[in-house]
Amino acid sequence: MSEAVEHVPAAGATSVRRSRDVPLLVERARTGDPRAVARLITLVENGDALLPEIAAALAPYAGQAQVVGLTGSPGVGKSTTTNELVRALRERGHRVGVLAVDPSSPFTGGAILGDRVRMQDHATDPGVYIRSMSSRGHLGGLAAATPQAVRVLEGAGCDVVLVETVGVGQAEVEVASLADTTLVLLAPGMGDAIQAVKAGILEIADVFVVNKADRDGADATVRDIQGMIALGERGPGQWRPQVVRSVAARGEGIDDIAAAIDKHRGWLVEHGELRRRQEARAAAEIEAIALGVLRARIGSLRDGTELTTLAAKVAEGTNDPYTAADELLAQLGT
Ligand SMILES: Nc1nc2c(ncn2[C@@H]2O[C@H](COP(=O)(O)OP(=O)(O)OP(=O)(O)O)[C@@H](O)[C@H]2O)c(=O)[nH]1
Ligand SMILES: [Mg+2]
Repeated sequence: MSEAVEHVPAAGATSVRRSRDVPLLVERARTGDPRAVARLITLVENGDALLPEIAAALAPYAGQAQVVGLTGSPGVGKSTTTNELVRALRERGHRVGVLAVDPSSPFTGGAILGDRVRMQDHATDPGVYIRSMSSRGHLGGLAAATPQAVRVLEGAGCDVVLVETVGVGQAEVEVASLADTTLVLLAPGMGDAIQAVKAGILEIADVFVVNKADRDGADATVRDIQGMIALGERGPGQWRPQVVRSVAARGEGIDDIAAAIDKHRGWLVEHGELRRRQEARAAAEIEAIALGVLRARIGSLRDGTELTTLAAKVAEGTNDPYTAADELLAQLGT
């Protein structure tokens, strides 16, 4: 493949790695230079001051990749499935980006190391970018940083971006809901079906994958989920979540997962839902960025005299906290 050329350390490789020249980085990322892609994602992740410039440069490439989220409890087989999906997508000639995201941790941890190992198969493939993400310095957290990283991968010409998120909780639901198609992975006998309902995951699942189908209880888990889907209220023309079983560790069922993703993609396009989801994603992005800015401004007011003065008045009973909050917001110049 001619792209392999990009992997040869070219002159100026170090400068790309440390560069703050956004037009250069974006231009290099456009040609598929993995160092430029990595550099841009690092800047995004750190909430660098260059972020607005990066976002502006990447704006024209928005919506060019199919974004597929994979979520589910720790150890359910997300990375193994992702690895196999990458293989299937590569066979179809797609360029693929993978973001492994852990919303529960501000730093990349052990789980991410495991991801790296399990996705080693594609480490030398120039058509695949694999990246672990943490929220580090980003004001809006991962809910804001992840879509920016997706934009970088779109800019780099990825046809599909797979976003793996760990855990079950609100942060994970937030990140997962940034995808066009969301896969919820379950395993037999983990009480997962019940948990999924609790975490509000049922609403975000477009495809349920019962992985580890080589284990006892897979049939019961499939039945449980199908029962839950049947109970869910659905208007005419609404998507009915698919249930697929897989043994990712043996590469079994991966074609079925890919087929379910394709089917959902077709439905999204046919019903105008793809654009609606892209707009919902943009709305969440704008909101997260705006709230991050507000939070930072309020934080800086805390160091100054304004908040201190207001707080003293509320504490001594000469002002109430609602009026004080209004006054604070007025001072933010919003
Ligand atoms: N028996 C069986 N084991 C599997 C299957 N798929 C994955 N595993 C194993 O389950 C373990 C966890 O797999 P991962 O792919 O790392 O799971 P994960 O959901 O990415 O885990 P975290 O990122 O830590 O949340 C590994 O030891 C896999 O080899 C499967 O279909 N059957
Ligand atoms: Mg994993």
